[in-house]
Amino acid sequence: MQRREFLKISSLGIGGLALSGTLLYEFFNSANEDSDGELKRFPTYCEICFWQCAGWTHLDKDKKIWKIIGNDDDPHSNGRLCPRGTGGIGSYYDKDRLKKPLIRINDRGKQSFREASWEEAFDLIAKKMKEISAKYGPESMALFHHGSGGKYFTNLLKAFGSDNIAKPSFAQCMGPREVAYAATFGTGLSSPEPLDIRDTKCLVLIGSHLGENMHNAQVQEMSDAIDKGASIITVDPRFSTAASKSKFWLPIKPATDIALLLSWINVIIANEWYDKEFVELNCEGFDQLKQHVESFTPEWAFGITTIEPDVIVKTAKAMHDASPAVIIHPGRHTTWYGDDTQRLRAVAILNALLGSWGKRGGFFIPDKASIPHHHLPAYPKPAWTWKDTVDGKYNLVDLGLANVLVDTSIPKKTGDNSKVIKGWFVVGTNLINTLPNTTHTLKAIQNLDLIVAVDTMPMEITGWADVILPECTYLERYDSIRVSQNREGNIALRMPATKPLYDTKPAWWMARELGIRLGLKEYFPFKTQEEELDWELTQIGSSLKEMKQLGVKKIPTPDHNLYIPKGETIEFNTNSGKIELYSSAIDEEGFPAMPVYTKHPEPEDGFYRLIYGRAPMHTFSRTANNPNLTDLMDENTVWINPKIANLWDLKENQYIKLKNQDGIISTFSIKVRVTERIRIDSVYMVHGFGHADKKLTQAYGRGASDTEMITNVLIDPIMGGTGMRGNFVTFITETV
Ligand SMILES: Nc1nc2c(c(=O)[nH]1)N[C@H]1C(S)=C(S)[C@@H](COP(=O)(O)OP(=O)(O)OC[C@H]3O[C@@H](n4cnc5c(=O)[nH]c(N)nc54)[C@H](O)[C@@H]3O)O[C@H]1N2
Ligand SMILES: Nc1nc2c(c(=O)[nH]1)N[C@H]1C(S)=C(S)[C@@H](COP(=O)(O)OP(=O)(O)OC[C@H]3O[C@@H](n4cnc5c(=O)[nH]c(N)nc54)[C@H](O)[C@@H]3O)O[C@H]1N2
Ligand code: SF4
Ligand SMILES: [Mo]
Repeated sequence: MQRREFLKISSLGIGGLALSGTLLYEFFNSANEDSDGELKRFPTYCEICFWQCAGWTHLDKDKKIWKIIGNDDDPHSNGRLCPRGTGGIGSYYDKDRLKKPLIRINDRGKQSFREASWEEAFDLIAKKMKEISAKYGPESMALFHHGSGGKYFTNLLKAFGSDNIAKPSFAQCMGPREVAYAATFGTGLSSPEPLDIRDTKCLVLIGSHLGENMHNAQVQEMSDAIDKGASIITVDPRFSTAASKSKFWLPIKPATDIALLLSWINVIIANEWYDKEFVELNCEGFDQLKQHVESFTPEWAFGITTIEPDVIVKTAKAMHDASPAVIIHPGRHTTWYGDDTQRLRAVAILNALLGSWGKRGGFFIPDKASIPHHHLPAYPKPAWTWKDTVDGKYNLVDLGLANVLVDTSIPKKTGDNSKVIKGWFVVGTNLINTLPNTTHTLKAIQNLDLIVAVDTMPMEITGWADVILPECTYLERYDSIRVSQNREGNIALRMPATKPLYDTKPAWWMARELGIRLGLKEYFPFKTQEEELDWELTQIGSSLKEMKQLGVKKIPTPDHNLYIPKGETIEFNTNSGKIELYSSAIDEEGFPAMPVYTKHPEPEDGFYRLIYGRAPMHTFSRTANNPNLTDLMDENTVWINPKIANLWDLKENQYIKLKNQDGIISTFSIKVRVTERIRIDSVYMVHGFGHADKKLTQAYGRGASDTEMITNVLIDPIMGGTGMRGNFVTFITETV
């Protein structure tokens, strides 16, 4: 009786809502407004990492920020934030925040600043920019950015006349993957990656350490897939959280993944375990690939990877059995050993052979909403960009390379020095900790005429700035609409839940004020971010008012196909229009058209390969001082295998220093964690610790910095990314 009534009510309810869009809107209206028409909670999307989960900021009865929770309609979070997102309020309450604009008063890097007004800071920056432009050209200003504020400064730089713009999330992160997938499937994967993890039957994680890498929906979907019986295969020299949930853990010798991938391809082709129909219809170069991998047997790979031949065969079979509902995870931070584009090509090829592209449980075809932007005048064409400084290399890349911008900031001893960078904007990226080879980064900084840092915290990079512009946190500002791909097109709004603390301002305002001082006002037509958002939202039949109620709005493209119908051929955006197992684009650039394994140097006696990764409660260095998150984890540890610990007589929790192959000794000590979970040839630490800026009262001196140890940089010849895992460390137990 009860159940029947429930059914009656719910079907009536759905019918009623479906009848009237206005009714639905009124329903939400009343849901998020109190009787005085004030918002009960404020839509936002998280800035603690780049997954950008949408949520709601709640205030307490004193109108102070109280908590942030996920937005149920958001496909990035499904209503649940990760520990970092929940702890995001710590970034608002952090006592060490930047509070006023600061101007340097002493030598660069000496950390002496005086407070300034916004007017003075802007006037100084505009004056210096004009000087640089007059002397060297506008191209000599560069922008490094990560996070929401970058968009506004990108507009400023382009209007000024420079396209020397880069995000470290490309050449230090997913660049090799994007180039490899573009070469194979004609498209990069972007973010969030279109992986149908929730319906997969087999997920292969090569280094991707989901569970420690907390990219929200992926972690949730992996957990759902495990509940539904999916097999997880984890390839990692470390017994990661993901490995602990896996059917197979392959503790591979680091730097040998390409050999494993080639032998998987060998086994899958030799046993005819590939998707014949899919390959025939959609792939180019199968015969060449077959021949290419003929000698890469499991026995061959065993000698290189230390993974037993029968395990290689069994895991290949598991992929085949699940096919096409199988995902060889494309990874994200992929700049490892310098041959990264080729490694990711091998991953892409495996996915193609198993027919998982465009299939349920494999890769779905993403949908994306589109928001029209207000028409701006054309940007001036720069006389040169970083691409003109790399001797014709990296043609497959169309995004800036942060490391190349650094190189271009160091004048050459001889030869043409007409293309040199003299000024940096650094917006939301802590370059000192983010780029490998810190000495090189500092050398570039010393050669600059201007360095401006836009940040929320006094980080290593702000310590080197001439002018520091304090941004308010994401909880105190509007930003642009989040438009990202997913199963359904959707948009999300970020709005302030409260006024900015101190004398802090949003990035859009800073960029506009600078634009006005540089005579570029026409590129900043809106006086406020609200005005711009409302204009944009109105173009798509929504409004700022509506988005304040909803936070997230689904805007699915009619008739969007999430999967490629079986037996259908589609056109890929490659030279041949097919999935290229043999890459003609890479071939044209003079590199092997199919991946090859090359041996990498190994640690000398007494040294161990330094590998690094993430901890669930921190994001790089951006959370290291967050009081809520340091409560959960306040230092990193160095993972050392018991056999090695014995050899060195190292005890659990003992503090040691690390020394790398180039004799660099870590500034701070790090606690030893003795664990079987790491191979004997490697040590592991979480990135983002060992802060050297005393203004970070929680983070200063806690743990050690992996970046400090990364002085050997392995440049990917295809796309210019910085491989960072070719560094070896030894232990210093006495106090130095
Ligand atoms: N050694 C080593 N290097 C690495 C990595 C590694 O694992 N090890 N990982 C690489 C990867 S995958 C990536 S994506 C990059 C990431 O590198 P970054 O993007 O540089 O990451 P963070 O170190 O968190 O630096 C972010 C900076 O933004 C500031 N910030 C935080 N919130 C805001 C805000 O709202 N506004 C503004 N203006 N600033 C804000 C923080 O205070 C901090 O200074 O690093 C790469 N470099
Ligand atoms: N909690 C949290 N989550 C995050 C972030 C964060 O800062 N904090 N950052 C986000 C960002 S920007 C990125 S790019 C991703 C990065 O996260 P992922 O892309 O998942 O991971 P990677 O940094 O590539 O790889 C780290 C793992 O690789 C293993 N590894 C090291 N060397 C080798 C090797 O030679 N072969 C193999 N097979 N494995 C190896 C390490 O043991 C470790 O488990 O995480 C994202 N998620
Ligand atoms: S995964 Fe966590 S830190 Fe990243 S955006 Fe989502 S809630 Fe924020
Ligand atoms: Mo990243």
